[in-house]
Amino acid sequence: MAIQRTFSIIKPDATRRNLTGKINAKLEEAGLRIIAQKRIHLTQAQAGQFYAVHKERPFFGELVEFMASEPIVVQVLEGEDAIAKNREVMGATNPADAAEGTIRKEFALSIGENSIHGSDGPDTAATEIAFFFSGLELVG
Ligand code: RTP
Ligand code: MG
Repeated sequence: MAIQRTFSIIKPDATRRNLTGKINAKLEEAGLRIIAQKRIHLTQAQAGQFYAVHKERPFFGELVEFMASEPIVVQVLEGEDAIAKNREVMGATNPADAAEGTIRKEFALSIGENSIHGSDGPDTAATEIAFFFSGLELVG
């Protein structure tokens, strides 16, 4: 498998509880390298734009409000098979279904407040990285 890049967000429920370092340790232990990272606070408009793919879903309003409620940490992760590797260490969307040892199993509060986002494929990874970072900010 080739070296890939993927996009990740440490969500407000996790930054609020000061879990950035613990989540980063899990990502690094999984073989992912954090090649860009910044802490930002999204507006509701920006959160809505980022999650536009979900705008018809019943949880969209709640999701946008949550993602703009407090600061988040946005990241670019690099590694072999990084997209799948990241999804694996994140765990299932609902922490009740997440496997032992995954980030969501250990830290998520609920299906909505689930501590981490990760791109779900190469196209979304590229779009999501470009939404938050310039090429100069990616230091591989
Ligand atoms: P993400 O996009 O954040 O990495 O999460 P995911 O792929 O595992 O889940 P997805 O289906 O893309 O949903 C995006 C985010 O919306 C929130 N959600 N809430 N209340 C609900 O039923 C519900 N379902 C999804 C979660 O924060 C989920 O991560
Ligand atoms: Mg998703």
